[in-house]
Amino acid sequence: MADGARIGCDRLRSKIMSAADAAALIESGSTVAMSGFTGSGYPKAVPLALASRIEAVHAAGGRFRVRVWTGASTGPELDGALAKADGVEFRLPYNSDPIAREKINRGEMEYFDMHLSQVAPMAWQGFLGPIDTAVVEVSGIRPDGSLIPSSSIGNNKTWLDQAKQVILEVNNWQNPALEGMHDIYYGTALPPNRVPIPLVKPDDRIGEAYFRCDPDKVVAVVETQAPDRNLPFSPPDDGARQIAGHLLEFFSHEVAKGRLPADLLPLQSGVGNIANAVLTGLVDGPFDNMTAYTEVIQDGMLDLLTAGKLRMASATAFSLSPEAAEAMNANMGFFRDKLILRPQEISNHPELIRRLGCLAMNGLIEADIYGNVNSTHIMGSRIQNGIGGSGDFARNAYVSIFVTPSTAKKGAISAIVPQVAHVDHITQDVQVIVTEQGLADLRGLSPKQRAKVIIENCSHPDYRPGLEDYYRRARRDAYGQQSPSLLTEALSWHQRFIETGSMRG
Ligand code: 0RQ
Repeated sequence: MADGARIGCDRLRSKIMSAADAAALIESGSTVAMSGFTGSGYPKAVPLALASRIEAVHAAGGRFRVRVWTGASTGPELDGALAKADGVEFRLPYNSDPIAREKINRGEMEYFDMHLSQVAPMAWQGFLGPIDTAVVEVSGIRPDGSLIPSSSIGNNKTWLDQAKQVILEVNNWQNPALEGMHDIYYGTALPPNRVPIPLVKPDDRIGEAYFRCDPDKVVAVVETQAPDRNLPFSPPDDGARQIAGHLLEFFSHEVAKGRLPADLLPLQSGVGNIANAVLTGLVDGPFDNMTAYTEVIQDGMLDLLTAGKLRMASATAFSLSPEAAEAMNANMGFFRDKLILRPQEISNHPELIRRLGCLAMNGLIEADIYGNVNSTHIMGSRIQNGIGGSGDFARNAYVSIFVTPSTAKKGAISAIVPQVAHVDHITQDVQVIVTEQGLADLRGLSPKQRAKVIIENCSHPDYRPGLEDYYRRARRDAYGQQSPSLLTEALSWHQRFIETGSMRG
């Protein structure tokens, strides 16, 4: 119902207007910082109206483009619509929209792909430039003008604090029971005034349930009734189940050795189908009373909570399939006190990830025989999504794990290659690699020891002989023998794919 019922503040109720009128307040060339993290909590009406306005300007021969900042990826009404209108000059910090991806890969849109924990601190440092307009979805406005957050927090606190003007979308579709689930920490500062963040357990609450917002800066309030849009996950296939199985065996082994407690350590699970399948696998595993300190709450997390395996989960956003979102909304009484949403600079904070000892599990595009990981670029130059939070977690985790099928594109590409064509995670940040073929525990191994284990345990049998042959020759002919590499040949697998459509040749 768009009847102002969720707008408890009279001053702000007087600013209700249409999305088109609100979009008219945004200027070409300006920086627009929007809410949104995965397909949750992004504004759904103003970006669409802005895209229409941009299309009209372009149709009349003019030029209108904005700089767009968000928490992470968003939905088609934001990234898709603005990219389609050719309205985005510069984008940060993450994108997974297919239309925007094409524009970026054609060189028509500038994209600054960032560690997600660093976005808010960098915005405060100032070199990214000022924020002209914040467009933030909330689930309600309280009588004192403070804001009830919606299904993601992302960088909203920073956007609301820093923007010259604020446009609020009050989404009546969001469940009112979200109120109280959020924990907005107001204690961050720039050096030399930084202090320790007082969070020592995943379930600690260290902040406030609402966003502070200066009502004088709010120039428009737009009411919406629009669902979050997250794509459904594919059901786990045999490969994903095998990956989950290897990982469960590894965790059990670590518990038996006394290197992990019986309830494990706070889990972090990255985006994607494989990461979600691993969570599903934990439902049938032997571990109880687990916690999650992660970035997004996926379907698998809800399954673990429902099964009583997971005690609680802390994140910055939901990333639920439509079915899982419905199930959560229907059972909010059960889930409410088990979930905490925080700003992404806190959910992904290196200090906290290191202190809590997270078990980080992230997907990859490719890994090389020495354990360098490429999470972002196909064949070294085409962006898939972005580094997202994987770097925040991988570098600071208690155990940094990467999961992937051993091949991509129906077997035409090996995910294990002589040398990655782009590096996101250096070998020091990669401790375990798991494919459906097996698990490589790389902790404490030298580069040559790593190469042996990765080739033997993780590569697909179709590509293993080729990798063994390359490595044998590198051991014989390389310029040095610390990380033996044949430079001109190392990337020939990628070149072969570009030329023939397959790494097999
Ligand atoms: O593309 O759908 O066009 O076929 O990449 O691959 O196998 O479905 O795997 O969904 O787990 O995603 C690294 C992309 C893996 C993800 C990545 C192609 C493949 C397919 C997806 P198609 P899968 P997943 C913190 C964590 C970076 C951000 C991150 C990701 C598509 O995990 O974006 O970790 N990570 N954030 O065909 C060519 C290869 C390929 C390949 C996969 N070697 N060559 N294409 N693909 N491997 C959380 C957040 O930041 C929110």
